[in-house]
Amino acid sequence: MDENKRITTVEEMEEDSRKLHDRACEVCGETWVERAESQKNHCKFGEGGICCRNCSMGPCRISPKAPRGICGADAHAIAARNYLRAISAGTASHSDHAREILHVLHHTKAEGPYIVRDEQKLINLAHEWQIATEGRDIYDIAREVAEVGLMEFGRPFGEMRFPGRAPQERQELWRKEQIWPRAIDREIATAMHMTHMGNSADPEALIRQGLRTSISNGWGGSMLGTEITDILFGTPTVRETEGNLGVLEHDQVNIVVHGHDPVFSEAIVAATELKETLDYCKAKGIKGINVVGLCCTANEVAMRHGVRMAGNFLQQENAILTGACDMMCVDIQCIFPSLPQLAQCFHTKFVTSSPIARIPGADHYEVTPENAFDTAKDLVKLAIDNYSNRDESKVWIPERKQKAIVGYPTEQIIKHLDNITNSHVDTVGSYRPAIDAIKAGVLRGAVAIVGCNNPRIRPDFSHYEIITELFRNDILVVATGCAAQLATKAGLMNKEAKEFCGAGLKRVCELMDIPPILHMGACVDISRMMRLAAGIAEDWGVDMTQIPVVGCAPEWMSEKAVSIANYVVSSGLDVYLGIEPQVNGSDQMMNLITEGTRDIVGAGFIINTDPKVLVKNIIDGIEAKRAALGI
Ligand code: SF4
Ligand code: MSK
Repeated sequence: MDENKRITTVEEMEEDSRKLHDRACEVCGETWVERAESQKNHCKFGEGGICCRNCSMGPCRISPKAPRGICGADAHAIAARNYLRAISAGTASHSDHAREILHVLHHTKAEGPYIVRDEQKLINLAHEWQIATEGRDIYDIAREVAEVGLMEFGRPFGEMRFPGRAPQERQELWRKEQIWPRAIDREIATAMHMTHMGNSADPEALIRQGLRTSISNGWGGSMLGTEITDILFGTPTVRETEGNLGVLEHDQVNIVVHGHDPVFSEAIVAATELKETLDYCKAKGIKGINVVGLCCTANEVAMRHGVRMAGNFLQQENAILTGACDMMCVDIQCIFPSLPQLAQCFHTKFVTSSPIARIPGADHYEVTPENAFDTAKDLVKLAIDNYSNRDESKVWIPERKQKAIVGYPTEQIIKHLDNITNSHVDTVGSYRPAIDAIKAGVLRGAVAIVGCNNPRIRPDFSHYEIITELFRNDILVVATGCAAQLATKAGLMNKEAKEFCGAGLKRVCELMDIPPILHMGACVDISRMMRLAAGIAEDWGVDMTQIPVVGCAPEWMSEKAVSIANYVVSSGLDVYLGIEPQVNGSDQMMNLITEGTRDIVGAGFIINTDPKVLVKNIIDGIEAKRAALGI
């Protein structure tokens, strides 16, 4: 195979982005590139996390001349409070997303529009929660499961359920350290209360609440989001798709779905498949409708429908700049408020759908479980009508796209492992074949690569460098979010990518018939990764801190990422960060997040902005875990 065709390099991606960007400057002035330039030389107080505006005596900024705020809070207290607030915002985002999904589950009924697609997963969850299923209508069960799930947010007494899915040692540790979360909303409220003026100033106490709040996300909100989404829309299965802006079509109506919550995008996809929609399109003389995704909504619909992925976070403006986007429908999170303005420079209709993400200049259609399908039908027709408004002189669709294989939730990983050991009944349904490969050294370990991209560093480059170096070192990669999209754009997320791997990983890919990087979904699906790591530790018979599996967020940017990184650490896995958290104005906080958490949960952050150094740190970390296990 011609190597140049097999991979799209970061330089090639940049070339396409530059061309689109130059057109943006001609047509409508700016993109994130200009805005990042104008924000250069970031405020050092903000960067260090040592600016406090938690009361109106301030804002207070900490410097050698002014080492305390007016109330007496020092740099450590202020940095820790700001950090805990970031964890809380991230936890709130993932968890509120899950809450909405639970409300949709509560609305399901046999006649639709929303139905239960994975009945077995619903029944399993009902059993896990001691909800009676015998002789009951599946929609009765769905309603009760939704009600019990919703109690996870605000139960007045007791504690959360899903942390009980962690290995026994983890559960005991979380109890001993008193960081087993009580309820999602309660942990967020406690965090906000602790950080209010005149409360906690002790960085360690604030960090402990950060860990507890983050567990309520990873082993709570996010896990609920994943589980209920699977019940509603089906547990993902392995599918072929394509990625990068080349998935936009010249001769079809292009609808881009963007955000995170698949409730709206599922309705859009369904509406495009209706006979009446297709007839309408045909009557207008248009060849077809092409739905493509951006960010995590892309991951959701790719894994369940094979919908193609237009790109990751910093590519969202580019999709409009092609001039070929007839409609962009957004739901929640990671949506640039610049998009409606950009859309107005073209013919693109820009539609918001959630009261959580209202943006000036957008056409707002509030989507509810009751009206989602009718709204989607109307919007798809509007997009079809809008096709004729495309100005061909403004259209440029980059040709580059790559094939990808997506859809590896834990169920699919186990299935692939079962396929290679089908005669060994004792290993069926377990991770033991993978563990054996790690013990034998054929695989050195696994890394979960997650997160966004970020103009602070060269976008996409760190992901690319780290993933390819891990391949060469026989380390399997699992990916979610925009990291998974980079791998897709680059052409790394397909089976041919085994040619870039060391002999051991290549052999494993061949035996299991998998790519060397497994697509596990959207940001909320990092909860799938926690279950994978927990399952490996349990089947191995060791603690999660001991397995040669780590997390890495090379280009993260969001508060959700801060929450995620903390729940991964709380689960006992080291996390390698390519962007520094905003706490470096406090040496105590820097020490707490890199070393201090090791005394509490047995893991911490390793931070380096140079991807070559960071990946070396990862490999060294994995080898150290192997050595400690005596393998
Ligand atoms: Fe300043 Fe303290 Fe108020 Fe923060 S809480 S703004 S440090 S006085
Ligand atoms: S979409 S949180 S930019 S991964 Fe989940 Fe991408 Fe990061 Fe948003």
